[in-house]
Amino acid sequence: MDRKRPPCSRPLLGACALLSLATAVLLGHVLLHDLAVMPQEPRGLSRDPEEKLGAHQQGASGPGPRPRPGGAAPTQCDAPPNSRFDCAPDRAITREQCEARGCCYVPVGPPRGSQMGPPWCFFPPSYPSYRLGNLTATDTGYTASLARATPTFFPRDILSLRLDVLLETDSRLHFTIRDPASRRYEVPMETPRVHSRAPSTLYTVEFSEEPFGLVVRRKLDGRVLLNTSVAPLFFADQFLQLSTSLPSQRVTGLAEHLGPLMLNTNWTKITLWNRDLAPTADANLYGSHPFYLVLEDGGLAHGVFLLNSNAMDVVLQPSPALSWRSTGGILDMFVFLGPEPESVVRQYLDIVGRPFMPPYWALGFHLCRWGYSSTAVTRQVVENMTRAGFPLDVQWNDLDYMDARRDFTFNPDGFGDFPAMVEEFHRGGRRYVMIVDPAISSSGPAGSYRPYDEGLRRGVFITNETGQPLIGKVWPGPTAFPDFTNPETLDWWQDMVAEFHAQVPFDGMWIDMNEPSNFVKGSVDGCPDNDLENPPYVPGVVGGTLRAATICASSRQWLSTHYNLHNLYGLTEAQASSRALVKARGTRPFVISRSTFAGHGQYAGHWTGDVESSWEHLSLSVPEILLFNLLGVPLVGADICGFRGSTSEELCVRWTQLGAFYPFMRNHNELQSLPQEPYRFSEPAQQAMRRALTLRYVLLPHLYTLFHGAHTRGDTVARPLFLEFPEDSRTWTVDRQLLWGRALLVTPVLEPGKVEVTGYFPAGTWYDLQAVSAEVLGSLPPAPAGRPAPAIHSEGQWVTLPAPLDTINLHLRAGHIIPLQGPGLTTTESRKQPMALAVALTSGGEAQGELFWDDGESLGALERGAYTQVAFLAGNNTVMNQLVHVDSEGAGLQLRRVVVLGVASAPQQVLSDGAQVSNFTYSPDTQTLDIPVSLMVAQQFLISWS
Ligand code: MIG
Repeated sequence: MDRKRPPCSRPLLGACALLSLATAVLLGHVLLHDLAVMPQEPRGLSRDPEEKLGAHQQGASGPGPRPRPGGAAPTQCDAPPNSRFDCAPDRAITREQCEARGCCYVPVGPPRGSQMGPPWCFFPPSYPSYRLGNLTATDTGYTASLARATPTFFPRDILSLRLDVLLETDSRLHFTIRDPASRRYEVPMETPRVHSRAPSTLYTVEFSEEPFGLVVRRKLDGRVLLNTSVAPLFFADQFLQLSTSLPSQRVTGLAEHLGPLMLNTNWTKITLWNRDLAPTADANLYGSHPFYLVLEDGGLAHGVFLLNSNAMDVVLQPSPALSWRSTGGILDMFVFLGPEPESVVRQYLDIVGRPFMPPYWALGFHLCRWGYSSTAVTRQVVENMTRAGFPLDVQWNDLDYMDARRDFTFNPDGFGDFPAMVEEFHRGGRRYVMIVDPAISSSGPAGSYRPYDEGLRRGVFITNETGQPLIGKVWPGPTAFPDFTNPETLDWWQDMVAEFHAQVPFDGMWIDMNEPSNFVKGSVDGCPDNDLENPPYVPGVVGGTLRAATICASSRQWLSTHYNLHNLYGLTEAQASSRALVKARGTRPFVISRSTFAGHGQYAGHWTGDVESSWEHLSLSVPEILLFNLLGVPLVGADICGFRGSTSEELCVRWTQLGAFYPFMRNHNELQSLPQEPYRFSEPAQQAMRRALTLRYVLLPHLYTLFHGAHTRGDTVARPLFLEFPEDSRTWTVDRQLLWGRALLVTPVLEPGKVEVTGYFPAGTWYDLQAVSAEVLGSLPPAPAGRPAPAIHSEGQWVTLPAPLDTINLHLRAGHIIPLQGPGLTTTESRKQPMALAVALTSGGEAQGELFWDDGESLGALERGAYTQVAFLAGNNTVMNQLVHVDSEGAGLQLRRVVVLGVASAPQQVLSDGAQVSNFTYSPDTQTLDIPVSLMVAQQFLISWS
């Protein structure tokens, strides 16, 4: 706490615009009269010219006019258009109606149509908000009351609120705003209850009294990261709004949407209300993640998470500022102080949960299509893949396998020998996954369909106002919707999964339609007319109403109303399915879900839904994959070659090349489109796809190690360049390339007719891995003829590279070592192959890397110590390993080859554990030293050259 600040000349909490409560205050339980209060001109807040605190400070020190319904127009209507906060978020209003709200009406720009722009009706600084009182230091932070004297234009304002500020860790601030008098809905997510015993080194918290505001400032540079006094706080029963300034225009997060990684702050509204909708821009899609990350000037970052599952809009405006507008729940906010972007992701995952560890086979190639109409057809697909020499780990079926499209059944015509087919796949070292929709057919005669009969008996379905199961329509016709917030439903689901698994030994579940999707609006009987169905504020949902393509908002679930729980439907089904799979199979669960919510990655992966077979959707898949990695859902991919419409050969080749670097790699498409399995295309196209697939399989030990890092440390797997190079401003908007971990840079071709690609290479040396991996492994199809494999020595620049149709550019960053293996046509095979190391030396001759290895599927391997972890180190003309942990699985891994990149001159001699290696080769062109060895990965070794 800064004790040198001049004391406030006026009574405490009376008129000082801001109270500066440095976190240090906490420690000594300093009495209120000891708190430093900000001088009249709050220092620092004006330091940042973009900061828009001024208006409201004036409001506090010299109150402007109070709105009087039907009274005079307010003064102080001179806010610059980009700094206006909308006083008519709910509907279009006239000047009279606007002024009756006590707001300013100043038309600017073109008339308001569908496009957002500066609001014409906006809050004056004097617009009433809440006033902070009774600010008290507690063991864990602060508590205060918030009181509003004047109601807003929304029904049922909650005039008295309670603010709790929890100083949780050095890098995490948590605050909640609740109704102290009644228990409102809160998201059923357990978050860690910790509080910091020491003042944060990263941030300070300050309060503005009237209007209430909370200011979070980065200690390092005094930058204001959060300032909620920029617009009035709303806390009505069905409309909660909290606005904040932003310290920069670079905001990412707020999934799920289609678009670039960095959001547009020029008046954008992002709507979160999970919906079955083929991805299009500016629409609420399948999932909701109310979390954003801001990249500050200089490359530091912070993040904010609003733990709220109600339908909401998030509005971005160019001042820059952001407004959360939720239709219910409470305000439960977490602020993550980074300061590096990757720390922000970790800190977010500390709250919502780190990703689950997928089975090894989940990282192989998955193949699906809607329209594999029989086991014969499905078997043929697998056989064709094998015959054409394409790796394939997991074969899938869509709705086709079901009997009358009902879950947990299979069609006797065509799928009569379904169990035998799955067993055959298993014998071939492959796995099997089928689609499961949540909605349960409800129309058969009683006793004809056990999932429904049992579900009814056990009361697992969502009910309507009469207490009967709500009936909608999905694939099987009339359906009921399981309520996965009900513990009984979890047991019922587990029983259904187990019973089906006893017949068909499937390996994972593909959970679709879980927004939940409904072919009729609300239910077959419509929806009642009430406040939940027709809230006073309807976020910008596609279809204009909450019930569009889903079930009635006012339907009842065990925990609360669907109004509150809608966005959690996919998450809760993923939890139920993951649990059921563990029970039924006893090994690591594999669930891929269309609908998601914050924290989803702990239970399942995600595919990006019904993308179209177009170049545009190919390139937009990169930011979506990156985004889900920032959100803790690293097991993510788009349907390779596109889902909707027919692909072209060139598009499918490029998509397969990029898809080889999706953490989750699946080719899938629609019933009506042309088939697009890799073997459908010309020989050159197949050759290119084979190369990409083989490359992926060769890299799987590295990919698996990255997933281990995600699971244990909250790392991203596929990551945007800015996460790794935040200080290089040229990386900030790059979303057409991706990194795997720290070491591998993927530069895909995303446009038709190109044989070159331009990518950004951050400063340093980048080795062309594709060209060398052929030498490394021998088994990789040869690199394009005549192509040299130079290293790129970048000063931080855009580089144009050759990219013929058979090539995806892949570069290994100097300073890193990655393990390679295989390949094989399945991971069952590739896991038995010997390994190699690719060692990319810095100019100082150093590099490091690691391998995580276990049996790839058993539960609790980590906890039981049934894994192997090895570090690799290079320096001073040596490469060695360090055994962190070794078990029997890893003990058998052979190391056959070490390829060192960046060796300046030909060595005279190479030693492996002291023995001469006579058959090493050195290429002066590529500065590559290729060392055949006969070692074990998990036994200590030392390779040296001189
Ligand atoms: O209403 O199961 O996104 O992958 O093939 C369409 C059929 C239902 C939507 C999924 C898609 C799947 C399709 N499903």
